Amino acid sequence: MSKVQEVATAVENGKVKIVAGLVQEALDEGASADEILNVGMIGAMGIVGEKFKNNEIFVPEMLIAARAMKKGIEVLTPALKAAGAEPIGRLILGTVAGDLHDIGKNLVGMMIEGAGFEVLDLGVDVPAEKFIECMKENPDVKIVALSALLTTTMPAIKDTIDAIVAAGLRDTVKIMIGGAPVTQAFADEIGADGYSEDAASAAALAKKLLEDVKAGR
Ligand code: B1M
Repeated sequence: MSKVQEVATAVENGKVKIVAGLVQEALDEGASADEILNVGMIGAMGIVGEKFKNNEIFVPEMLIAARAMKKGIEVLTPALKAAGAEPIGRLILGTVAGDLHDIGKNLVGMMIEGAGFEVLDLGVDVPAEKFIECMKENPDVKIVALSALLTTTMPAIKDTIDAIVAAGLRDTVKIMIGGAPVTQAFADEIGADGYSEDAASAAALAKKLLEDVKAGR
């Protein structure tokens, strides 16, 4: 079994204590951070999600797998950020109200930081008012990034955008959205400026949106 596969198995089985060591060994053996993340960890979480859906495992097991993945990400963070440049702008990020999922959001934040942004991460279960408060305190911020992992919390993305409109701040920022159940069609429907499927494309999208702002588009 390759080291990356060992990482995947350890994450899937929630082996919190050994994941960090295995990730380091995989890096030492020459595996790329991308491969360890995508094949090892995100792949494993996909299997965990399937098992949960099929009632083969339950929330505690899902939580332990998430903890294991977080341990692995801690080791990967420097390698993932290595592509970073000078800060090119600031961005507000958060998981919307009612949603506690943060692994994908944290990866998105990490990749966006790697693309040169300073990320103001508001965490999980963030009410619309908190996004607005942060926007008012940081008027130089030109992008707000909203994550949701549940079909039941997707409406909170729309509610957040509606609240930003109601606060008279919609024209001051570009809004990008993402998360497993989110689609381009949903983004179009609720008036977001952009959608991306994964953390790497989220970083590219943030850069594009910043260019749009600078070009007055
Ligand atoms: Co939850 N959960 N969960 N869960 N959980 C899912 C999402 C689920 C699909 C599992 C399943 O049934 N197959 C399902 C949602 C079903 C649905 O709505 N369609 C589900 C459910 C039902 C629930 C609960 C309701 C379970 C319960 O209590 N009965 C509950 C809800 C709690 C709440 O939020 N209020 C719940 C709880 C939890 C835990 C707390 C146990 C834990 C989260 C721990 C944590 O995040 N700290 C958890 C986990 C771990 C999962 C799964 C297994 C893994 C999620 C994950 O971290 N994936 C998940 C199944 C799955 O996704 N396969 C599941 C890895 C991560 C890297 O991917 O988050 O998709 P992801 O992020 C990606 C992209 O989506 C994208 O980029 C990321 C990196 O590439 N992306 C963006 C994300 N945000 C973006 C923002 C962007 C752009 C891209 O721009 C701004």
